[in-house]
Amino acid sequence: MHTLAIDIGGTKLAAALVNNQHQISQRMELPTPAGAEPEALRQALAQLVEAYQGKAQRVAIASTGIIDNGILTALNPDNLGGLNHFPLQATVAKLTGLPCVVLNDAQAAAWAEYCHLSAQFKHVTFITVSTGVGGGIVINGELLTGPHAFAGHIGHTQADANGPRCGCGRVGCVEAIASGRAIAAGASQELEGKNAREIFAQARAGNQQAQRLVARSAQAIGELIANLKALLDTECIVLGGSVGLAPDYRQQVERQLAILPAAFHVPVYSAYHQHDAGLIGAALWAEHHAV
Ligand code: ADP
Ligand code: BMX
Ligand code: ZN
Repeated sequence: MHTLAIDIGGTKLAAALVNNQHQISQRMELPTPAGAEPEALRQALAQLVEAYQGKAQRVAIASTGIIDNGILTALNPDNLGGLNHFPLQATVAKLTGLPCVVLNDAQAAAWAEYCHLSAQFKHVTFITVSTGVGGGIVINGELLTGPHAFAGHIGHTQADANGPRCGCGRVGCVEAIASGRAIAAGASQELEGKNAREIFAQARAGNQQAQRLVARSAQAIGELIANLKALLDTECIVLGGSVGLAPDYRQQVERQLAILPAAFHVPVYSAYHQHDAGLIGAALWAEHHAV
């Protein structure tokens, strides 16, 4: 049995085959189409699944956005061109003719990381710091999705009442300060127009503005982790996403957390599945639901 796993993010679409041993092969990536056109996303998905024709028996999709009953709705329209009520499950089921499971990207990644840690922990929270900031919460060995699939959208809790307005409409969300997009949006002068990857490289090269932008992100994530510890008594935090996995970023978050009172401390790990946590989590979720 092979699962075609697809991960739809604000920056890139990834796909791969996942076998029964949960190993990945034939991984590919495309840029996420810009703009609010549902047709552009449908075409990109068609291009992606075309490459895997006849190779899989089911499809599992991890996607940015609120994924409720197979329908994708962007909470932060800035991240995904304002897609509203995009019929993700039906679109991919029609393109492939295969059974198709869909869930939020960070919820999927949380499930993958929990499955890896389950001998040690039953309460695991995953945070992706990527185009946005997403989250997935496992409590007592169960993935919390919520009645409207909204559970875990921790990037939209408030980090700074005087912070910038978030694309979701609230003020000072963690995502508006810590995400890859927010790091890029905060850049000025010599860093104007650079993306988060370039700003991280500048920070390593000693640019102080870049270092401040990265530190501000890490501080917001440190505070978020303390809030999650108070809310959930989570046993560990797993960090993923390209910003979350950038060299030294986790250590910076840990240093921010260490400043806070001991009751709020919790171990922070880098995602075992690295950039594939969403892909593997979606495949494991399909298996868990025996699709
Ligand atoms: P997606 O959000 O599509 O899942 P990613 O997890 O790759 O994709 O996150 C994209 C964000 O991560 C962008 O803001 C990009 O600039 C940033 N990024 C990509 N690579 C790096 C890197 N090596 N270091 C820091 N930031 C990175
Ligand atoms: C946003 C939100 C979440 C998502 C998170 C990380 C949208 C389109 N997405 O908070 O559903 O989990 O970003 O997404 O509103 P990524 O694209 O950064 O991986
Ligand atoms: Zn928000």
